[in-house]
Amino acid sequence: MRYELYYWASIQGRGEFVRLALEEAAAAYVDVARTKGGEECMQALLANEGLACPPFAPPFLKAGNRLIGQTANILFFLGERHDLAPKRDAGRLWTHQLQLTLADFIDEVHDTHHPIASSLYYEDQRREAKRRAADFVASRVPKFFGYFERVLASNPSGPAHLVGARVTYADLSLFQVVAGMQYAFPNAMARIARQTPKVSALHARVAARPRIAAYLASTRRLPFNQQDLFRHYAELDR
Ligand SMILES: N[C@@H](CCC(=O)N[C@@H](CS)C(=O)NCC(=O)O)C(=O)O
Repeated sequence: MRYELYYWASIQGRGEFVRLALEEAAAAYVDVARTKGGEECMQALLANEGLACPPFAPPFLKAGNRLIGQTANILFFLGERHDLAPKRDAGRLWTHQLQLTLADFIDEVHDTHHPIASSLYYEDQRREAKRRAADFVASRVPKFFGYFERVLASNPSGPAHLVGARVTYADLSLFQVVAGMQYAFPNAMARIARQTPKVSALHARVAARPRIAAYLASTRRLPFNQQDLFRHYAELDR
């Protein structure tokens, strides 16, 4: 079976967390919006009032006759199918919990450049963005990164992974968060990296995984850009 991933064609965004899992699993998939007519096809699905379980927003994944939305939910589904999560309930829930925490962080990243409304331009909320980003950098980034450092340090199987002794989709997602933060907040991240060496080491290890390294070097990996979730505004990166 070939999965169909539905996500915006020009950004990594939240779709990237799903792409990384599909790539690590060597799963057959098509990135629908990046094919000819694909974005219209995605919009048509979003507008389709006949669906029993309609997705609210991209990313969503078509797997056979299922249509699954919400990034963490998609990963929960893929994790089980492709051995990217523990088999037992406790481990699966713990991995899901970590993914939801990463999702919270990602929302906060978004709100640094769009603190008032997603529908407004950055330039229309610049002052508020500056205030929001200052607090994000000073207290939220250290709190989230400190938490993931602690989770790595207290993993009974060792600090190489967030959960157990093998890679999970939560590791792939933490890699993506670090990569995005290095693009968006290079100054802040230089400081944070010194305080969270286990998180930095996980980022390097995931980047070196053969399938992930091949993906990162391919044209399937879109570059970070200023329309994306992670954006670099020098004035926000203090
Ligand atoms: N909680 C959802 C958020 C989905 C989401 O915000 N998707 C964005 C793109 S990253 C979108 O297109 N949103 C449209 C909207 O919220 O109206 C998830 O994690 O998948």
